[in-house]
Amino acid sequence: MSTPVSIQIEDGIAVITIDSPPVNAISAAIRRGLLAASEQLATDTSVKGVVLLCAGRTFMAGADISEFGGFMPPPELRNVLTVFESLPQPIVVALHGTALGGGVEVALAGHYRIADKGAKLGFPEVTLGIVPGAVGTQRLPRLIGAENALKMFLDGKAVGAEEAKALGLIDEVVEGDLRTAAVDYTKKLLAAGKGPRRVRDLQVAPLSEERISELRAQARKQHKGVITPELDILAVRASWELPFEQGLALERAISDGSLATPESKAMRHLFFAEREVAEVPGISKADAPRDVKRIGIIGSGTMGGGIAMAFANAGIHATLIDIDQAALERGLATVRKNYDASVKRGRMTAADVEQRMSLIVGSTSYDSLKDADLVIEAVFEDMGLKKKIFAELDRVCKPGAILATNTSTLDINLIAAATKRPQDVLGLHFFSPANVMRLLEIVRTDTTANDVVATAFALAKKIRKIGVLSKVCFGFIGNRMMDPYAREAQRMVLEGATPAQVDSALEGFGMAMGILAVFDMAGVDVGVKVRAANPDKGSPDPTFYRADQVLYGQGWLGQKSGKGYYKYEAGSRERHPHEEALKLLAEEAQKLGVARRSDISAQEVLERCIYSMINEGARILEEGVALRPGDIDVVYTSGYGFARWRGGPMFYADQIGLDTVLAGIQKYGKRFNAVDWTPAPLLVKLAAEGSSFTAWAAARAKSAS
Ligand code: 3H9
Repeated sequence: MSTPVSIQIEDGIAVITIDSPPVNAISAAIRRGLLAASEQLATDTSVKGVVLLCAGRTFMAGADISEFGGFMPPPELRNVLTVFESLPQPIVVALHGTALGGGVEVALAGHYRIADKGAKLGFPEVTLGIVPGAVGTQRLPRLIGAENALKMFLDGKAVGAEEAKALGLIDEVVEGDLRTAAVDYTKKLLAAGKGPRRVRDLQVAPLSEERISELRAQARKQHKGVITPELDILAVRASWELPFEQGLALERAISDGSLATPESKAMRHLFFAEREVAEVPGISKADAPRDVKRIGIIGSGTMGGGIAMAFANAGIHATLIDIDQAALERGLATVRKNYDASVKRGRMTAADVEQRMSLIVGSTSYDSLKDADLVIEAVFEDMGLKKKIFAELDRVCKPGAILATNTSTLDINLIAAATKRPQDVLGLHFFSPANVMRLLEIVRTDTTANDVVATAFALAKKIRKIGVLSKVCFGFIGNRMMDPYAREAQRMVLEGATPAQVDSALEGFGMAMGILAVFDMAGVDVGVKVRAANPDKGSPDPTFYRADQVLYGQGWLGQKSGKGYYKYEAGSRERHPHEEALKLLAEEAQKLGVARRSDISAQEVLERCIYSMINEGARILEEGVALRPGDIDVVYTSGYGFARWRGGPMFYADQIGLDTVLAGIQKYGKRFNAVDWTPAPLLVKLAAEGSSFTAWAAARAKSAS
């Protein structure tokens, strides 16, 4: 049987090579191979020094995450590393690419560490709800000090080779052929009479309680609602409070426990879901992405400007088109202002700004787009206008150029039909601010060509966004599921709940921001205009989006006018109760015959908002608008502030049980109107079968393969 771990011995130096593409994730085969290699070398007296390195694009990117949550075949990595670290010869570990989590833990069990100058080292476990479990929490503090170690675990971000050297995590940064450098380094050690240097034998200076509290407070802000940072602190504390062996045992209990938490399951689900989104049935390698080097953007408003920034940040040239010079100058000035704000925050240098601004040019003529490979239209939602723009783009753009719309509501099939190249038309739905938000809905029409979809996915990756495929429907995946969610929030305000009551229940659940605060931030007028343009969409219930209309009627548009669902002091986003609005909403409720109540609990807010959203998600799945439940979860966690530790709405539904969701929907169906609360047939079916969205998706994928 072939093994991913091999040994070559030359001139008394054994080079252990791990070769398991794509990222050398530490699978059972690697653990077995490394154990066998260590046992073999332990008794080979002809071997004077050992090098460990990886083949391929990276050193080990951590434990094999796909093994978590089920039976983990022996041997355990922590035990393998005890044997490895005990080798009698000096061990040099040579790192390149992204050495992450368990990968760094392997390096820590070596005696010396060198790294290629492009290498990055980090512990991303906290983003997976896991505490490092291969003795990292005991070895890293011994090597780089408790504070630096804890910061690395709590932060989750990787550091570059030079920084790792400054921390004492590696001994030397090297360039050129890594294997040669590692062998030379080992020879030098041997020539200098250096032997093993085991991290476990080092002592750790304790970290003060005050400093621990400060790091804890910072971590709580960075990882809201997640218990992992607290567990990290517990494990690292053992590095100075307990002898190494006892610390190892404690870490084992804590790390194994962390793997079993619901938050870890949720975050691991997202890890794989975020990678699966780009797999589109029917699209293969033969559908090679088109070359996209020059972008055109129609409309230099907030959205167009943000999109231009997203491309310029990735080094891609963007031409911004607007109707006249004044509008264009306003748009470009806003882009510069946004970049300058990043400089003030220390996120980029003035030279970076100039380099990015040089990639964004303005024009008032569509003829400037004749060389564009892709044009994205980002004007306001008006079908007539968009059709005109697309007909014009069709005329000026070269054959093969892709034409995209950033619409969030309109039928893109109709827009495509306004061109003679419907196969080259699709939706690219960015989220505001477009240079920041990770989500990109890629909306495929009935006619979009496969290679155009493939291009959109490739481009999303290039501009560091997560592309999720949607079919055309009102609101696509994200906004369509927002409709019932917002419907219930607005209705509860009419029933007598305060906006703060609704939003705090949602924020307590894990939404980054309650939906009513979101409306105030985005502008109450935005939702009202969308409804006015789509009178046939949504619910027939007279309470539907009524609260928005009451506020809009008073000119209370949210933060921009200082009043909306909440009241705001000038220049502040802090929410205060808006008594006048509450009074008007109560009067509106009376007019509509909505019974006022004082017993709306946080539980009811969650059930009504989240279950109705899940129900719409089930419809989206049966209609094939989204490919998989995981795709919906990615949309919600990367674009709508749904807590990652909840895993997204569909994963959450599976966790609480689809029968629970269905029972809730039926309960509210009896209390309110049955139309809004009609359960999705897929939800009814899966609940009856005792199944889940995950199981349904897995069965479908299996039958398709
Ligand atoms: C850990 O180590 C805990 C320890 O304390 C030990 C406890 C006992 N496992 O992202 P990409 C797959 S926890 C399994 O598209 P990139 C990935 O699914 C772990 N699979 O490439 C994808 O598969 P597919 C800590 C993994 O170049 C393929 O590799 N480590 C793993 O954009 C390519 O991945 C992490 O959290 C894995 N660990 O980015 C690191 N990693 O092609 C997680 C990747 O079938 N990984 N795959 O879709 C990453 O951050 C990125 O993958 C990396 C490469 C930066 C390495």
